[in-house]
Formats: sequence, structure tokens, C-alpha cells
Amino acid sequence: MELLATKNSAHGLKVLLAAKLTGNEINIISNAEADRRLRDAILKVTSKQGIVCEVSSNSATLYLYSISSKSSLCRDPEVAEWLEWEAATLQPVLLPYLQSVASGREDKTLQTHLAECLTFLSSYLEGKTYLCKQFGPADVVVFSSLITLLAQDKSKSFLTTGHSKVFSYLNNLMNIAEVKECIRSWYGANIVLTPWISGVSAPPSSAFDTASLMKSLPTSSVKAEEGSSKEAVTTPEEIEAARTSWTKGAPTIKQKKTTPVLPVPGERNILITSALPYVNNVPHLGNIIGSVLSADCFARFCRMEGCNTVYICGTDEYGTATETKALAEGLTPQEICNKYHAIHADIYKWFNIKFDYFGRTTTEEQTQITQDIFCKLEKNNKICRDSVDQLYCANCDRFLADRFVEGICPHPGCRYEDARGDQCDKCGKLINATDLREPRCKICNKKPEIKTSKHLFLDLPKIENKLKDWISKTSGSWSSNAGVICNTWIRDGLKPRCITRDLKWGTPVPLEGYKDKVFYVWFDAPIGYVSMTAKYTKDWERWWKNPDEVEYYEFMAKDNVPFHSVVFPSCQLGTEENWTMVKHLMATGNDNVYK
Ligand code: B3M
Ligand code: ZN
Repeated sequence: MELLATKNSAHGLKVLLAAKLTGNEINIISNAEADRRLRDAILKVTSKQGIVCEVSSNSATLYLYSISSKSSLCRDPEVAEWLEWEAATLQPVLLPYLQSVASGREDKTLQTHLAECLTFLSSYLEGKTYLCKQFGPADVVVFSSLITLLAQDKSKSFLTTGHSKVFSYLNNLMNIAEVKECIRSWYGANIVLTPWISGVSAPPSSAFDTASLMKSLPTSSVKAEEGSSKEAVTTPEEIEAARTSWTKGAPTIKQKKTTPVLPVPGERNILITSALPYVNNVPHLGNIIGSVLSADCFARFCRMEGCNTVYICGTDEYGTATETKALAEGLTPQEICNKYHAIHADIYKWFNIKFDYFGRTTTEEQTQITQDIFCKLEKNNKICRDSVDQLYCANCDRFLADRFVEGICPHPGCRYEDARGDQCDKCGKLINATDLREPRCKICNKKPEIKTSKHLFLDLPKIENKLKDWISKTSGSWSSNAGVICNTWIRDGLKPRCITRDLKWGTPVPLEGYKDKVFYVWFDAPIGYVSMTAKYTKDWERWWKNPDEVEYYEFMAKDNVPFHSVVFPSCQLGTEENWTMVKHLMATGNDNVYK
């Protein structure tokens, strides 16, 4: 492996150190040519060279650990938090501060911000030698950044006098043999930061990604010696080819274009979905970043790599989100779905999102597959029954979903008059709709009554053991936030979950005594992935009942994790069929917000 890094940068040291500590061979190149290429390279795709990826030095550090015998050190969720802290909080202050010292005018505001970072670190290090349980990637990145303070007298005394706890942490690490050796080979006898800090002017935080790990580049094409002019450089033709392939689609894409794409035994078959948006908004870039865009980038990458890839998405059309919007616009739910499905499809097209199929949940296939899954759960004794008290409006002849009732907040100190059925907008507390004082129906303003209604529940305790077993085998390849969220759900034991609603808009429940009800939107929404694939190809089961040959990736916002990691997998397991289940559950750090 080879690494391009700016000479004397902290980033280079991180990767060098990570390579040393994990026993990876790495060839580091830091000369003028490396600098030029780091400036130029965003993503170059050429037929000869394959892909050159620009990655951040923190990702490179993590990657080197992940492919080594120390890979378990990456799994600590705190590692991701420290890497994020180093890149997003510490670096944006540290580098400009170092520059200000180098220019002879130490910036006091930056110094104050830096002091805050170091105070935070000191309090964290109380009673600890390392940031996580063992010396690992978190220490590597934070250490490499902070020892740059030792390069200049002023910044050094700032560290040693005001922040001795941090200083002794650094000192301690510096005495480790491998660390010593890397510092010497990267900086020489003394830590000198020029030309790194003088080369970076007015750094935006993204400019800190100066390390580039080039896995797929044939070694010979970048063999470079200090000052040599004979090294292979990227030609203008290659840059032009990269630009064309990026804007027009690469001629190098290896996936054969057959429609529909189906898995092929013995090849890599990748199924990708991104969370299905509700039909109550006009999506914009902010929403798309949530999951559609990440899934699209990944799908493009998989196609380029020659994997048989399908990327499925579509609109989630049932549930109160649709009914509320219909009420607001004076249209029927079906009209709202038609209108917003078209808007969503158009906007994703405008953004050049390349779905293999963009569908919707209001289809025959959805009804048929959802009912089939339910019947299997019922047959396998995974459905239980219970009664639920709900508000019912006799005037409208309907049970009222939480969003359809308002009343006086039941919390003593508040008593806000227009509290909603699920939450009070004034005091922020959660509310049980049946506890509202003087409740009123949002549609007709009459007073609803409390009525008992029978409902069906997914008997999660009966599936819990199987689910936990599956989670322990698979969650190692989920994004770390997904793992954390899922654990908080299953930690205290699972309870049965109501999967039916007294509504008209939804997939009908096919069970005697419950035929006037529909399924709760979150019971059938993930089944949308399956039914949309069924719309795409009659051979959908080759994707969905083929766990040995298909790798399934899901992309979503973090508030969708419980349904994808607990509820939907439990339904799959409860059917006792051979489902393709998610292997890589990727959650972005945002909630799905429709603003
Ligand atoms: N429509 C919720 C949301 O947009 C829901 C996602 C369904 S994914 C199966 O937050
Ligand atoms: Zn009413």
C-alpha cells in the first residue's frame, strides 16, 4: 500500500503510526508531486489505473486497524466518537492556532478554544492511560494531532504549563518504542511543521483530508523518490477521461446491462435499499443526503466494480403522514399519494439518482406479500391479541390517530390548551391521547369518547432469542450508531408490538374479526422493499430468498434503525422462511426531518 501525504503533516504521522502498530506495510510518499496530486485528486477513474480514492487520514487509520489482527479495537463505539472529535472539533482550532504561532502573532481567541478542547480531554483522561480500553486508533489520531504543539516554543509551553495532564498522556505514548520510531522517521530529530502549516492557508475543515491511501493503484505507477522527475504522473488525457466518466457515466463500468439485474451464482450480488420517503413533502438536497444519496453513491461504486447490483427505493404511502397531508390539502389519501409520488420521482431524477426501480407501497404486490408474511407469522404462533383503549369520534365514525386529537395538556404545571394527542408543544412532554383533558376531534371539533378495540401484536418475546442470535452474528458490519441504537432497544427485553390500526388507509388485515383494520404503517413499510422488487422482476425471490448469494445493504436515517434492526428482521425470522436479511445496516447521523 502507498500513501500520499503532505510532508510534516500530522495526517501522515497518523497513518504511518497506524501501519506500524498494526503490522501493515506502507510506503509513504511526501514530496512535491504528492502535494500536487493531493490537490488535484478528488476521484480519478481511468481505465488503466482503476480507482484512486481520497480518504481522510482518520479513515485510513481505522482501515489499517480493521484489516489487521487488532480489528476488534475498531468496534468500540467510542473510537468513532474520538475520530469525529479530532477531525471536527480539535483540528479546526489546532491548525489555525499553530499557524498563528508560526506567524509570530499567537491568536488569543484560538488559544481559548484550544484550551477548552484540552480541558475536555484532561477531564476525560482522569485515571486513564488511553482514550479507550486499549492503545488503539483513537489514541493514534489524537496523539498525532496534539504532538504538533511541541514543534514551537510558545505552543509547547502552552501545553506543558496549562495542560499537564494532556502533556503526560502524550509523554507516556511517546515512550512506546513503535511510536518513538515513527516520530523519528516522520519528523527527524525535531518536530518541524513547516511546510505543512505554511502550505495550508485558511483551512476549511474538509481540507484536513490530506492523506490518500491508494489501495488499487499498481505500485509501479507511483514509485517515486524524493525529487525524482521520472515518476508516472496523471496525464491530461487521464484527467479528461475521469471527468467524462464522472459526468457522463464511466465507459469502464463493468456491470453488464441486462434488465432486470438478477443475482448470478458465484458472483457478488448486491441488494441495496434506502429508506422509503413518506408522501408528505417535497424532497430537497437535505432530505436526499439522509440516505438516498449515500445508497446511490454506493450502488454506482458496486456497478463499477462489476457486481450484480440492484438499488430499490420508492414512496411509503400509507399511515397517518398521508392522512394528515390529505386533510391539509383537501385531497383524498390516494390523490395525495399520486401527486407526491410523481413529485418525488421527478426530483430524484433531477438529482440524477440512479435507482434500478423506484416504486410505491400502494400496490397489489404489497398487499399480497404483506398479508402472506402476516399469515405465516400467525400460523407460526408469533401473533398475539390484546385490547387497547382509544379515542373514537362518533360524529366522524372513526378512531382517532394521535395526530387527529387535541385537548388540554394533562401535565399539572402546563395545561396548554392546544396539546396534541402524542406530545405537548408547550411543555414538550409526551402524552397518552386518552389522558388529554377535554379532548376534541381535529376534523369536526366534537368530543371523542374512549372505546376499547381489539388489536394484533407481533409477539417479539417469542422471537427474541433468534433475533439476538442473528444480531450478534451480523451487527459487526453495521454502522456503529446503528449497533448502539439497536442495543438500547433490545437491552431491557422486548415486548409485544401492536401491528394493527383502526384506520381505512392501509394494507387490510386478512384475519376474521380484524377485517375492518389495516396494518400499522411500520409493519408493512419495510415489506415495501420486497414488493417493489416484485414489481421490478417476477424473479424477486432470487434477491429476497437467497441469503447465501446476496449481500443486502440498507441505508437510512438513524431514527429508522429500530424498525430495520428489530421489527422487520423479527418478522422475517418469525416466518421461518429463508429470507435475505440485512448484512450492512448503514445509518446516517441525522433524523429524517421533512422541513
Ligand atoms: N417512511 C419513515 C421516515 O421517512 C419511513 C421510512 C420507511 S423505510 C421502510 O422516516
Ligand atoms: Zn370528529
